[in-house]
Amino acid sequence: MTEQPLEPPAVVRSLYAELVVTDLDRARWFWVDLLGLVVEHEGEGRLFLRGYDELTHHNLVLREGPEPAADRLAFRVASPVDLERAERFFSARGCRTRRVPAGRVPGLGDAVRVQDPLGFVVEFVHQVQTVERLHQRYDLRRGAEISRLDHFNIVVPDVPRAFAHYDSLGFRCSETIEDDDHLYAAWMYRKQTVHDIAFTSGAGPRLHHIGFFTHEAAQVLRICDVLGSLHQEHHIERGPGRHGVSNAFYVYLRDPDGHRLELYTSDYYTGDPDHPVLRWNVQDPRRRDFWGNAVIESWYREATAVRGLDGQIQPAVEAKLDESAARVGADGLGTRPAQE
Ligand code: 4SX
Ligand code: FE2
Repeated sequence: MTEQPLEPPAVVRSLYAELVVTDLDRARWFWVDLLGLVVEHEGEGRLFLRGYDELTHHNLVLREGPEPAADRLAFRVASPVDLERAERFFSARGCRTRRVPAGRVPGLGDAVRVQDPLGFVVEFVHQVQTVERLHQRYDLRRGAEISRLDHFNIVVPDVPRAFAHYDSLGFRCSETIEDDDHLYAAWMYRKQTVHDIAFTSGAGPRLHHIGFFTHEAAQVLRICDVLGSLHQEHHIERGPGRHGVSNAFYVYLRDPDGHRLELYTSDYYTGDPDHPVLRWNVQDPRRRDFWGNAVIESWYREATAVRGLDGQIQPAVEAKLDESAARVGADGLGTRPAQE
């Protein structure tokens, strides 16, 4: 069989992100001591962290640096050949690509890094070190008892463009926020859940949040109680609540550098070949919080700057569309969708 030159790499799932933090000890206190991620490896000013269910080396790398930023987002691909597919696919789109030899990032085999058409550094990796099973080490669990990485949410100035890019990479769409004229947000997946990546409309490229999976809503509530007990409640930004989109139970936290994470549980299976898209109207007050609670403005406006392949912070381009301004009343405070 002759291979199509632009066949995309077969992405398995979102795997890990690397964040730059300004104080690694403070970041360890937050991500390890409080939230309860597992330290798989550390050294050279970096921490390699994972959830309790993960059998892969890491879901999050924290690196100390001069200013908070997202260094890259990484996806796992199905085979070594997919690394070559990634190089060809992105080169053909005029994107810079770079090979990262095995071992350069602890726990990883050969990888390909690209600066994608949206301005994000994205890494594709196949071989990942398998680590000790900890899913039944209940005795070790702390904090939010995070199981695994679930998704990335990125801020982009042009959501339809981001949608088209990930569509061409072979991602499928589970849910959208839209109206007759515009696409405001979309959730796309490779693994068989609601998403591996989602797009928020805003000045970008920026990283909106990293979503981590917990098994139970109780774990989402427990971390909020722990934060309150420690008078660290200012780390809670939005929620806890029930999303309309995805049906997940959630809370958003901000780390000491302002990086946003979401604790997320109980979304649903999307793996059937004819899985239909669920479309939310932007006027539906339940779309982002099923109970109709207003979304705090900082959630729409604030996000993490991203670095380019050259390590420089990427300038953000203003958005064409503002979801929070598109809503009737623009506040979600008791507004109701038009009667049918
Ligand atoms: O706010 S939304 O209900 O649209 C939403 C946001 C749903 C799922 C997510 O993971 C998310 O970050
Ligand atoms: Fe999310």
